[in-house]
Amino acid sequence: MSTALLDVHLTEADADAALRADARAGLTAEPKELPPKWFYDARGSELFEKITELPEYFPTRTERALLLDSVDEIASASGADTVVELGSGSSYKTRVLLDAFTRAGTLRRYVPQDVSESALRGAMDALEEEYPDLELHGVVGDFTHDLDRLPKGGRRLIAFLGGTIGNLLPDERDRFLAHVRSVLEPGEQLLLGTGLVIDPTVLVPAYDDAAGVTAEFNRNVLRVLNRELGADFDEEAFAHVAVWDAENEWIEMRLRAERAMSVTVAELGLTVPFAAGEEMRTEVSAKFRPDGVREMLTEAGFELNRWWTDPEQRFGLSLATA
Ligand code: AVJ
Repeated sequence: MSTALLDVHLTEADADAALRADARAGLTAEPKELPPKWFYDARGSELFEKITELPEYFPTRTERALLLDSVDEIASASGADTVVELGSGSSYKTRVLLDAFTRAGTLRRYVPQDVSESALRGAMDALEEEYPDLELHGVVGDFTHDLDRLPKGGRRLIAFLGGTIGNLLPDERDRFLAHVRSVLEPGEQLLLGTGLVIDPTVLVPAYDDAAGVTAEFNRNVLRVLNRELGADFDEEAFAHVAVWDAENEWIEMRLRAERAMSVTVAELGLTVPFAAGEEMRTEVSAKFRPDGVREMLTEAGFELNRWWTDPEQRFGLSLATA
């Protein structure tokens, strides 16, 4: 029968408090910015799913093909009995991982972690049916905060895929990896997905597609603030901007105010002036070089054991040991 557990470390109230704090800090900063985590309400998650199907947006397809190609090697090199997946939202990769670790004969337990309790419950219900022998232990939490409360025991592999690590700024990223290292026992592992530095003429269109889906996704954060914080952003007055920052080697998404305006955020008691042409950063999506990946893992106290990349070197998967 069911052996599923679900720990909730992040409630609606926690998420609401975090959104308020981020919105207040970001909208009063100079220059203004909003963190990318607030794109992902139900509509934002749907828009991201649509992005992954766009001809220009290659990262998801590339990682998927690479994972399919390398996952049996990953599972046998790893030998983990527990797969922990951070931001487990996308169910396809989960099954690729679980199937390979099952074939390798080591898998006992799966620990999906996600900020969305409803997404996690849905995913776990389906997995219970599909993998009746697997122990399931879901954790509702934020991967930057709640890692110390991941279940212990066994021989764990933490998978952090999708290139989401690129959404963290360099100091956040270093702190995050050091934190991951600190919650693992020596010998436990990290499987990390990273987008790689490639020709900007291929990269930029992936974040500025012809159909305008990414633009809608970008503007969705304004809708989230309107709904959750009683803000009155006029979505139409903001243009989507995606630029390659060659120095930092990241894509930056911004929203550009097309006219001067004043926005009120009722629930924060805040009036926010925008100048015509003012740009507000909404996402950084860093890309890496293989040496840089090795370096950041080493700095965090990991040893890089194996590295896989696709034929066009657009995406990398690292297997590292704590
Ligand atoms: C989900 C964080 C991997 O950075 O490529 C897609 C999000 N932003 N298009 C990325 C995203 C714009 C995506 N990640």
